[in-house]
Amino acid sequence: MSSKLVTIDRHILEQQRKFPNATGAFSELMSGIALAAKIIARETTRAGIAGILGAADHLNIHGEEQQKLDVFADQTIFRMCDHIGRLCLMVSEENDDVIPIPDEFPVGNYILVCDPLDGSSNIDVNGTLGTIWGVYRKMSHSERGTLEDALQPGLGLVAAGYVIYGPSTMFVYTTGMGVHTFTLDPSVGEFLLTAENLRTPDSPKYYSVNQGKEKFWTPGVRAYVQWLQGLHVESQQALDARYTGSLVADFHRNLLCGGVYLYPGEMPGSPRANGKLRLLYEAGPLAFIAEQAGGYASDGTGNVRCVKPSQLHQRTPLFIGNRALVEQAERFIRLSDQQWLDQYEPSRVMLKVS
Ligand code: FBP
Repeated sequence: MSSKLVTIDRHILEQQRKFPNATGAFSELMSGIALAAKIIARETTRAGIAGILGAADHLNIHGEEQQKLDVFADQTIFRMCDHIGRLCLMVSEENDDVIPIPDEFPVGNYILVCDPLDGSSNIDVNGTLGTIWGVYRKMSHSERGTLEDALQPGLGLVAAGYVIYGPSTMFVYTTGMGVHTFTLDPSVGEFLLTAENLRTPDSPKYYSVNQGKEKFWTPGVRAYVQWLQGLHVESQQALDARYTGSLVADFHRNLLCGGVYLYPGEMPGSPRANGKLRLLYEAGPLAFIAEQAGGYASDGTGNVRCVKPSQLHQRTPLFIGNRALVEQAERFIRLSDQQWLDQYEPSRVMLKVS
């Protein structure tokens, strides 16, 4: 922890001083997201007492049962960011369509995409949860933004971050100038800087995958996971397995200690042939952070930040963490999964970036 007490607002302002034309838009947006995170953190810590555990008796667009905390987190982020005059649109895992800014509020040039509460299966068992978010700049001339403004590849992100609701609440973000972490000090109600310019260690320790899905894996993915387990003659030492059911929690550990998280595309024809996680507001933002920390994120065929979404809630396979580990996954898939590649590659738009 740095000796001086640095809040998120101060850190953003110091970062923006490096950009003479910076408008301060970010600090206001980040303050809105940080305030939402504090309110969500308060609710997650007393969820059992506040009667906010359990299902909300409503299915989201993915046909999944929404949890009360999912809905609370979604509404909280919306309310803390809709009036600040910096956004023209929002996208959330919990809402079928783009979320327009209410007419009574001024609009800005940015789009906020978010997974309000990641790791929903952990809510009722007091497991770690998270919030994932990303910010895009509006591309169209429409004052209040369009669907096309939201359907941008991860390469277009101007900022991204996540909040982790664990033993402590942490706020991690990047604006393309390194990855910085803050920890919530409940005694002052402020996120205080705890690390700057985070880098993923080169020697990895962990791999994170739902091994219970092995029967649906393609041959290349099965061989890759065996390689991670050190079951291949030429492979390096076996990595330890860690899987919490929360992408944010597993990603954060692997970011700090070195490792790889994967949620692969399953055998062609199965419901998860294109993976489970969402490209726009789960894979994209975390891929930006991974790269800023020296890592890499792939859909199994190439940089997931180069995939242009054609739908808001498009799913993608995800391999994210140490670059060497993720590139090895791409090699195993290229080697052994032609049938899966023939089904998957035509289903997504991968931008060619020189
Ligand atoms: P949600 O955003 O709906 O929680 O889904 C994402 C997620 O919960 C990740 O956090 C986690 O890594 C994964 O799905 C768990 O999925 P599974 O239970 O299939 O392993």
